[in-house]
Amino acid sequence: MDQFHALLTASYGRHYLAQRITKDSLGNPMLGQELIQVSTPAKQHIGAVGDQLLLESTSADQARIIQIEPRENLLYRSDAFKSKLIASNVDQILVVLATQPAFSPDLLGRAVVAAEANQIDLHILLNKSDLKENLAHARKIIEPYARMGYPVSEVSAKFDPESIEALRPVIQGKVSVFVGQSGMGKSSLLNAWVPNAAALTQEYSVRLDTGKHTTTACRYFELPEAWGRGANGKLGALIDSPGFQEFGLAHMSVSELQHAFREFKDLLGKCRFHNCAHQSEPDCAVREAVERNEIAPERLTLFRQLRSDSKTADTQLQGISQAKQRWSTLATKPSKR
Ligand SMILES: Nc1nc2c(ncn2[C@@H]2O[C@H](COP(=O)(O)OP(=O)(O)O)[C@@H](O)[C@H]2O)c(=O)[nH]1
Ligand SMILES: [Mg+2]
Ligand SMILES: [Zn+2]
Repeated sequence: MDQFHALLTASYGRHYLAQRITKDSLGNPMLGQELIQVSTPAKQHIGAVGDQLLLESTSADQARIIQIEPRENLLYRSDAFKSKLIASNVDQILVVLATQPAFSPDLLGRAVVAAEANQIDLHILLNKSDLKENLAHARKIIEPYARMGYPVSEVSAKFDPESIEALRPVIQGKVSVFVGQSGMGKSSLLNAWVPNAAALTQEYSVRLDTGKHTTTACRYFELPEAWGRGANGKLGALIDSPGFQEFGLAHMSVSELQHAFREFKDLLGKCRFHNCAHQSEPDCAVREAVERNEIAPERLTLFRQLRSDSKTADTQLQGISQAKQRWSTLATKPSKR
């Protein structure tokens, strides 16, 4: 049977669409136009948008997964009971916030933790900057992140084309995934950058048979050819993820959490107790830094919350954590950084 390489470009539950990876006349990687329906035998191949697949044709526009190639990274969220894959092989997270409706600071914090843990770049987009009323409030919540060095851009997908244009260099040649609640303007940003996005969204939704549930699907949109390619020969893409309210990180161990808080790094090992939970222990270097205004109190609150949610508390010491066992087929390559 015909085997070929493809990219998983849309997922809706366990339904996937993929596009053939081909080459253009200059040898650059190119995605085939045709959407291939992908079936997954049993549970062994759980895919994420961004996955490189080895497929085998089963009919003209259908195929089954032979193999999911090792991933550079895999973004997912999980609570005590289940995990949901967001996307894989991404270069960057674009956190989309808006002046209104008010966004969840907790979700922003968690997205930042996920980015750090996966060593993925992160850029904060404050959309609807045309709505001035809540602008100051939104800026105030974002400020600690700007202070930690995360880039922040204020944009208006609807009313400020220049603000959209100005971000081209940030997304060009990279695979970026949108993370944000619904109503923040992810689709509006996508449509502002990718002219055929609306049409492709429609096509994905027909082929995935999502019915009205278009917003629970993850979809991959290649950036316009006219933008040119990045240094790596890639066009780059935007991945529209479903708007979510929760970003559970129960799969992260305490040690992973510590390292995912950028501003805690210099303080690790400086608390009196090596296993300090930064709660009420004496001589806690993290708490002292909060008191000196060097760490935002919300960040310590978030750390404590994530620590208590962690389902993999000390299992690192016992070998493989439950979460990793469960996702053992989702092997990731060691990070390049
Ligand atoms: N005022 C204003 N409204 C916007 C802007 N961007 C998006 N919206 C509106 O916000 C709502 C949600 O946008 P949408 O792109 O669907 O958000 P998504 O759920 O994150 O994909 C829609 O009614 C948009 O018209 C903006 O820059 N300014
Ligand atoms: Mg949307
Ligand atoms: Zn401490």
